[in-house]
Amino acid sequence: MNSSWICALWFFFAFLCSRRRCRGRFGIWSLLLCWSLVPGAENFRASAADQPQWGQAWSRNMVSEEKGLPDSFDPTTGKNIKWSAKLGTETHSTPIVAGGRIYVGTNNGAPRDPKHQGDRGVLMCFEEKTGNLLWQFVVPKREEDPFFDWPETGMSSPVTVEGDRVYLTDNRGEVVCLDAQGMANGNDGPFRDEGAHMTTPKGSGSTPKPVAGAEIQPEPLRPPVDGTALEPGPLDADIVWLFDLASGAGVWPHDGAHSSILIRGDHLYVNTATGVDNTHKRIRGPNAPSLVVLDKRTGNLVARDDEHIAPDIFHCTWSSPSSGEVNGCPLIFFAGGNGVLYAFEAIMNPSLTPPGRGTGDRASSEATPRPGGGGDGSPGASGRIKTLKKVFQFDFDPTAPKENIHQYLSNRREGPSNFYGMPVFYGNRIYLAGGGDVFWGKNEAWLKCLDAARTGDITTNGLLWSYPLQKHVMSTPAIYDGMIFIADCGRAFHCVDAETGKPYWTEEIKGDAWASPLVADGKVYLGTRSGNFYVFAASKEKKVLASVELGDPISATTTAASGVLYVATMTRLYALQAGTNSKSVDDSR
Ligand SMILES: [Ca+2]
Ligand SMILES: [Ca+2]
Repeated sequence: MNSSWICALWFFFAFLCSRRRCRGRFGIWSLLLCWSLVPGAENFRASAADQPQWGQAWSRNMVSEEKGLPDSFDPTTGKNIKWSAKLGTETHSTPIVAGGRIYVGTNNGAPRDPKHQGDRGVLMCFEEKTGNLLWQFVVPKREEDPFFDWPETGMSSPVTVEGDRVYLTDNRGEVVCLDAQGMANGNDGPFRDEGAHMTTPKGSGSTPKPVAGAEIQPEPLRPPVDGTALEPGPLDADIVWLFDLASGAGVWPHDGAHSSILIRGDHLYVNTATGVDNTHKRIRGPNAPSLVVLDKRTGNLVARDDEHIAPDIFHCTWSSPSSGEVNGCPLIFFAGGNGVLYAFEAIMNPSLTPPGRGTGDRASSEATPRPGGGGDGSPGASGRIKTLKKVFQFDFDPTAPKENIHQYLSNRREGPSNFYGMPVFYGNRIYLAGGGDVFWGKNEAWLKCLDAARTGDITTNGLLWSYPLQKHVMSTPAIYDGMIFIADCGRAFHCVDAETGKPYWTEEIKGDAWASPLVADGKVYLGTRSGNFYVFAASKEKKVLASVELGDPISATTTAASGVLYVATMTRLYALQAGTNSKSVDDSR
């Protein structure tokens, strides 16, 4: 039963009640009963003002419908600060709000639980109302090579939440499904070995030193020495299932996974964060997928791209997919590490086998999900994996070099393009920012707009306009009221006409923008790597409403939910609400 039918029945019932002069308790009771019978009503109520994924679902537009948000705040006086909570020492993940909880990835630079010591990726789950820590997902580092899981980087991916399931790609490149309730309601499975997963692996030593060119392969997480496994407690996460992208899909991890998982039906679309090796000049996983599809119920690998992207990846695969319907066909948009934007047909739900059915009995022209990943992180048996069907591709930088691309490493004038931000689907168009790699590539970067209704190779006929940015870009654009807001790493903030690509205004900002701008309540919020937090009016006339100096770098995009703004610096999560005043920004939590 879809929502429109439910609404129709609800109104019919309400109409009958009014006709029969149903009053008082019965009238209220009947409405409550009717509401309670609506499937998912609880989730709907809980999620009405949540922000359960990064950007809008699933256009990825960085716009929120929240109102009454503060236009400034002051950590020294506590003005407009509802609460703040201590994080680790590096926080590159955007806060996500769902079901009364806030999730943010960080590192273990300030351990919350004395049993977890040393460098770890950490996902913290806070109570929305108070900022109290409810539980945390603590993951040891990959130790084969520091370039697989860069030291102190923490958990960079933002989570995606649906109901009581929390989906995340962790610092080790493992896609995990966590229970939002944590261990408070028991250990849910099939994954039950949280103790071993959170323990330093057997043979672990000090942080490995980079050995350029060494033949080091990514390995599955080794078990701990017998008898040393930590005991999961009430503050630890509950893993429901786990799929290791390296051993399960042949991905070559680089620097640290960063993906915001897209959910469509029973499927999870995950950019794999596959990249170069520790020399930055070699691809040692040439057959690695860049985009995979997992069954959200089991973690089984369902599909992958077959575009042979990996050999042409200049650095890594950190841009997450978006989705939209074009000419009645649901498409998945994905910006590859080779500087090419792809559109794939979304996988339809009936191709899936029910949970626990295994393989074979529902085989069709669609692939049968293999039991790989097995829920426990093991590679699993081989099976048929569907290939994502391409609808179009668009070379973002067609005049860039296409051969021997890794010779352009550290060349700031010439080289290939890649992406950090996501493609945004809006009005049958795609808005995408990309260019030279911020760490290793050329300076040039652009915001481009293309026609999403075309098919085939649309490099020459799909481009609607191109707008040059100052230098390097990591932001996803925010599109609002005919304007596009975007910031770059050349310390420029831009307001551009969404129709023509002509600038309305630009503003010089302090610090590089690793975050994306968020438009909400007629304002644009942006934090920078110099620790400056800006509030602009979301208008065609330039108006800087506030500039707050936090003195602590910001990588995370600002999040709005239930009338509250969440700003994560490297070390602290601020919950900002107009009219509040929390003078004690408590260092103890
Ligand atoms: Ca549980
Ligand atoms: Ca479990």
